[in-house]
Amino acid sequence: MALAYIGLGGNVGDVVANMAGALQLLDKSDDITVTEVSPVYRTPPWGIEEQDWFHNACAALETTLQPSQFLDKCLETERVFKRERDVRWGPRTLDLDILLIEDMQVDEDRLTIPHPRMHERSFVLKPLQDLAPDLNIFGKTPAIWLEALGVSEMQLVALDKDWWKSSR
Ligand code: PH2
Ligand code: MG
Repeated sequence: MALAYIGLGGNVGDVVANMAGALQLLDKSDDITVTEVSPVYRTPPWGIEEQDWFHNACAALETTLQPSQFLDKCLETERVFKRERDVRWGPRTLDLDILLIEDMQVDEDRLTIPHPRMHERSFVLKPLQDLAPDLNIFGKTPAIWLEALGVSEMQLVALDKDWWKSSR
């Protein structure tokens, strides 16, 4: 069993419903258990600024899958929610990003772990901090990276703690 962290996000359609559905689907898989899910945040678009705000969250899961199998599972789950691979950093219905798997280092064409840009993004760091404040991200905690980034206008979305468990 390996402990993994993923980031979820999107800005097209009912993203909260997509994220909830994706987490339920992952959790249903025999080789994945969702152990904890962060609150949801509304976050200003990063990368391309002329697009709608995103919803973002992070989740902790346990998996027996190898990293590349886990990636396949995430891509398959994105497809269920009609994710089309399109403009880099552009609008999307659902994005699943593998952030960390234990202290594994993966450097393949399809997959780099730890996620190489996670420490530059408040929309990843804040929900990750909610789940695991002591996490080691390139030698620092989420709080230290967040402080380095300065204030972000992100907004906490008021939802039930188990927001992802019910179908909406
Ligand atoms: N994802 C992107 C590009 N920009 N901005 C925010 N706020 N949240 C995201 O999840 C996001 C983004 C591409 O994956
Ligand atoms: Mg992404």
